[in-house]
Amino acid sequence: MRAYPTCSDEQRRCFDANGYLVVEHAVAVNDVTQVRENCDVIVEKRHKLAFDWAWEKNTPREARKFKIVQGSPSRTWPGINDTRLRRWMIAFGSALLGKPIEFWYDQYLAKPPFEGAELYWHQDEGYWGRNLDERGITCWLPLHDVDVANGCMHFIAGGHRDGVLEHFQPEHIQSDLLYCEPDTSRSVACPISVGGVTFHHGKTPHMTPPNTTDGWRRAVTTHMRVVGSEGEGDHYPWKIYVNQFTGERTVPSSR
Ligand SMILES: O=C(O)CCC(=O)C(=O)O
Repeated sequence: MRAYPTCSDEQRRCFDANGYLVVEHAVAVNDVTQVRENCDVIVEKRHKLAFDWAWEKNTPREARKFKIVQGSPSRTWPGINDTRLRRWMIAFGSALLGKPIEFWYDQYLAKPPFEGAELYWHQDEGYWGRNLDERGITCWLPLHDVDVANGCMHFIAGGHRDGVLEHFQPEHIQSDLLYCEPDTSRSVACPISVGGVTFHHGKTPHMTPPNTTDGWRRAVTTHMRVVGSEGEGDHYPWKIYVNQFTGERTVPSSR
């Protein structure tokens, strides 16, 4: 069985300086295939198993277009919690952050052919609130090769040192999607081949462009937090919750 890589000093330095890291050939292709085979049902049964993260205003719930399918791998396939992949992400992420971390939650994020929407620039801490200040790290695993055309990750190099930027709600969107406006002159596109992953710090601005290709763009993102952290909370003023069954928008009490 192929071993997962350990984190080198150079990778730690790189993450510390840039707020993100690309790890090529980290995951055996068989392990990616296993995730894909167990999670693709989220796309197939998206009306039942997923939310539409790009749900547009004035669109009834039944007519959501699912331009960003958002589901839960660990709810759909609890076996993911016991994989080597999960254990490796926690170990590698702990080494990058320099603190012990634990699994928090995961998301399956898929964009349909030709009309997959852009996931705007954002910082994860902008969604999570101040409870997660300097306490979160994310590992993003695409389930096939990704590039700019189908929606690979883009990061703002060093953006984790710029504090939490103001976030806004896109006017045409009904879901809880947010965006910020970082200094895009420092944007770095990160195309990777299957088996590669990216890690990013909770304050690093990142985005993925629309999927312009004829295939689905599929990825699993794993959010991890320093052991002993609270859940999301002490929210910023832009935070909202959206109930995807009723469309109701609510403001968190801790905002
Ligand atoms: O999958 C995507 O398109 C973006 C994922 C993301 O923003 C994240 O993993 O934090």
